[in-house]
Amino acid sequence: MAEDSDRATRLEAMYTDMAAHSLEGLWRMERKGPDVRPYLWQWDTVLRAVTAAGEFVDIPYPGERRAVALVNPGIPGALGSTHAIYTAIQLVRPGEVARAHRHMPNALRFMIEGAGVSTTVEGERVPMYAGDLVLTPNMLWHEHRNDSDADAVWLDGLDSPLVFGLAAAVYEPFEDGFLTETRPEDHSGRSYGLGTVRPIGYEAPAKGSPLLVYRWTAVEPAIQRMAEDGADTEFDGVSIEYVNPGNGGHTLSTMSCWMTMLRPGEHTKAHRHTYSSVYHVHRGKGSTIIDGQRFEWAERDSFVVPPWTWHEHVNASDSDIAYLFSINDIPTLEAFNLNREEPLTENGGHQQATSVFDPENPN
Ligand code: 1HN
Repeated sequence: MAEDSDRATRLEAMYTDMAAHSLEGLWRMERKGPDVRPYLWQWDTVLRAVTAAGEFVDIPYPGERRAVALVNPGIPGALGSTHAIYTAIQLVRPGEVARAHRHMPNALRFMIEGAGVSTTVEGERVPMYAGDLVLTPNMLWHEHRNDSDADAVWLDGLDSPLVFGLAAAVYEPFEDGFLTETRPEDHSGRSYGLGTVRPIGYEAPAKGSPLLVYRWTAVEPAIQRMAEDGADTEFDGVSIEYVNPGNGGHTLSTMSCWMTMLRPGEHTKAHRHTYSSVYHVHRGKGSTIIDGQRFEWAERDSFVVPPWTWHEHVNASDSDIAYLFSINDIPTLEAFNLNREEPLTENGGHQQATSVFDPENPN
């Protein structure tokens, strides 16, 4: 008896001593990653917040960028839509310039609304139109301007949660006014946009992809041709990846972008994988079932598919195509040999949807 209580006292002393010196027993550790939750942001709600920010928040003070982040409720401190991918909706008002800076995180923009709007990347101005994807590979100076008389809104995507997690988030403001244009407007698109030819004797200025913009006017007919020719993935409708034409690889070193076409009435099969995705509905109406919960989406909504969750997509329309733009962290997982994927084999590859996500009462 006395021996037992002596043992208990000494055991407690062991843990106290460990804690006092930043030691922990592996047998007590939780083997658990970040709690990345499935989530959906309706466009009306996000636009309301961004519009209000347009009234109250000026750039560059107090906001270097007027961006409203889509924050995963499971990881609130991390300012990410997943543990690896940050997304936000950014508003640039008529006449505004979001001044130049550069940083270690890779960035991309998926243009939602506006014309007469551009991002200047290093010395090149890239005009942006709805549905275009514009890249800012890491450590390139970039500045945004809205020379039109209407608001411009786009989806930002960054690998900042990953880069912050690696404590590598170097950041530099541009101290010298506006960026100078040293190359013709849209030069990278004009030189590399075809994808099958490249300029000889010319070194692409961009580290990362030499191509800074993918035009929706080119992407849409390409997907439609593939669909006509019978292209199909079991799990992702007709999907394309935005490739780096310099090396045939992923969109960026850490993140890849896709466009998924769901044909009228299409219902994909369910699978799960270790990469995570943030989706933005470019066009159409439907739902995605994630771990048995139905997330109903419409144009301009955004939603998260967390790692290793079963998911399948449904186009709710029998007449209209749906287009889902998405950002994933496949390049990061591949780099570390961590990519794994499984199809759902039960029930014909489909989940039972047992609940519906309510965006007004989300948590
Ligand atoms: C950034 O540089 C932009 O340049 C937007 O528009 C969002 C979020 C985190 C870090 C840098 C931009 C950002 C960001």
